[in-house]
Amino acid sequence: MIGLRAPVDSYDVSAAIAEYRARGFARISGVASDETLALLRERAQQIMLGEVVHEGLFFQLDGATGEYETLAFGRGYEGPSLSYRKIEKLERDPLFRAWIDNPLFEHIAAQVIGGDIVSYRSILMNKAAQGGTILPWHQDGGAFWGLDRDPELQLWTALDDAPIEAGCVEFLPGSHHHGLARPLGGMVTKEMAASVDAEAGAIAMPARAGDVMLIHNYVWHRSNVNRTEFARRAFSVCLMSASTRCVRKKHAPRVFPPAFQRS
Ligand SMILES: O=C(O)CCC(=O)C(=O)O
Repeated sequence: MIGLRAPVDSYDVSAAIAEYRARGFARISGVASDETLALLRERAQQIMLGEVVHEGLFFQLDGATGEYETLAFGRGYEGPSLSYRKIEKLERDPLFRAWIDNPLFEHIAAQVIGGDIVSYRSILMNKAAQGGTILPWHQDGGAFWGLDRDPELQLWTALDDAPIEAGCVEFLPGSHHHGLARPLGGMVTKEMAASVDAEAGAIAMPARAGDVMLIHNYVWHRSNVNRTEFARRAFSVCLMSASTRCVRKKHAPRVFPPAFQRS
């Protein structure tokens, strides 16, 4: 069964939220149960290998060299491979859906966002053994996201151990306090990173399988390739108020899947 390793009230959520507000990120250790981790890892593999198929998932393979610039966009599923770096719309999978809806996430979302909650995106961030792609400094928001306001909460779950050598996530603490580096959002340019000496301020956050990280969408974060013999898979869900509107003009406005609806 998908669930927490310990009762929801055994986690110090207030301390994690205070740290997330101050630094832009915070770790809660030991959140996903071993069974949950086994089920989600297996499901991630089944989806990558085409053994479990859901309509409308987004897939992106690693590039040829591990450099972000070599990634191809818009190709979708390209056949069985464990080198998909990103798979989106995982709320369509019942196991990932059940993890999104866990009571700890519900409690955190109630404290940070409040009211009815939806998810903007639910993604697997995968770095294959001895593979993966460098993800440069970026923020998750801005005009590119096509919303009337930017979300502020992402809950990132380590499905495998993510030590420094496997490309754990790195952060520039406090950078979320300065808003968007570019109105478009997304990548922070090399010049901007150099101007604040982001390299000197970077903090690596190694994680154990089952740890959860609260990530502010505006905090600068990045991750390296995986130099270990083991996959580094993580599942990240971005939550926001159900009153958030899609302002894209080219297509019909997106409707966002609700979270935590108990039926
Ligand atoms: O897992 C990673 O390497 C990066 C995660 C990330 O950028 C995100 O969750 O927004």
